[in-house]
Amino acid sequence: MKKLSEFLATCPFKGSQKSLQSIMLAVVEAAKSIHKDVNRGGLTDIYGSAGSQNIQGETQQKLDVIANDRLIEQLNISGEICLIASEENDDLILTNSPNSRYVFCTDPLDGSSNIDVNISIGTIFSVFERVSAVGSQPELADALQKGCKQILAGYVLYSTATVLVFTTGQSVSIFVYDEDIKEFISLQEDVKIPQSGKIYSCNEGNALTYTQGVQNYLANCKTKKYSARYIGSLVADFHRNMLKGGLFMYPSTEKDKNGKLRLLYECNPLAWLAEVAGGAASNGEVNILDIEPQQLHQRVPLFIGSKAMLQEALSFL
Ligand code: P6P
Repeated sequence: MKKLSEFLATCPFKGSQKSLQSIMLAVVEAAKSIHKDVNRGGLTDIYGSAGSQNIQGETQQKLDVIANDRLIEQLNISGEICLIASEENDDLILTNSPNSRYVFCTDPLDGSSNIDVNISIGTIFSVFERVSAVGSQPELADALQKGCKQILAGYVLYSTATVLVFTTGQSVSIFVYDEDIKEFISLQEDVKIPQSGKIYSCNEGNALTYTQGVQNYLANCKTKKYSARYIGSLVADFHRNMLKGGLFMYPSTEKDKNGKLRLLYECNPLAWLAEVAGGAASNGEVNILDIEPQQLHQRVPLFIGSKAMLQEALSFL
């Protein structure tokens, strides 16, 4: 059984092997800590609101804030990251390593509204090389890069098992956390999304405010007797569709004209994973990975999963 540390020693990476190992160690140490809190549930005081809101105006759950703090702490310890963009922080975070080469974008705990009802949640991350010169002050442009420039991306899914899924561009790998030995163990290398599938995921409660094209596609799914699967936790919905084949959609709605999901730290990392695994992701018009970000917490509509299903959906849009 291959341990993550063994895999990382030879995993192709744009930067140095040491940098990859240090960054992934930070992710893994934070994930182990979040795993422990998530699996203790109400036994430790982590349920409920933190009594604050993020820039999106969303109530922050206690575990949102805890996860964010743990991740930032570990990234500072790694010494590899000069700048962090987090869903939980209005502005960019300058780390204690301003001369490092890498930038880290993250949703520390996606789906946090599900924490108190014991439904799967996830940590999503995306890494770039900075565009500003090493030695200069890291800047917004370092974070506002197209998804096609990512050099590392992945997520941790805290569910029936805690799994780490990531890519450095050549393949997508899945590791599962073995609590007995406190290690992530290889479960699957070179994961491929089935080219097609019969699962569609969207919040049908919004359907009447979707565009006519999206509504026509949903009718098509029903005519073809596809299964509807949506648990309201992006990482869990994406993970299922990646393994079984399917299409996840968060289109624009009356409430969220640009959809609800954030480009930098939700759509880009999952879009790259999807593409490396043989799937695809679009905002309904262009490939997610080709979108030039304009703002840190920018939202985009998201259609992501099996390539044939995405192409069929786009034909209706
Ligand atoms: P809705 C969770 O809050 C999240 O950001 C994603 O994990 C999830 O896919 C989406 O929002 C669910 O949003 O509007 O359907 O409740």
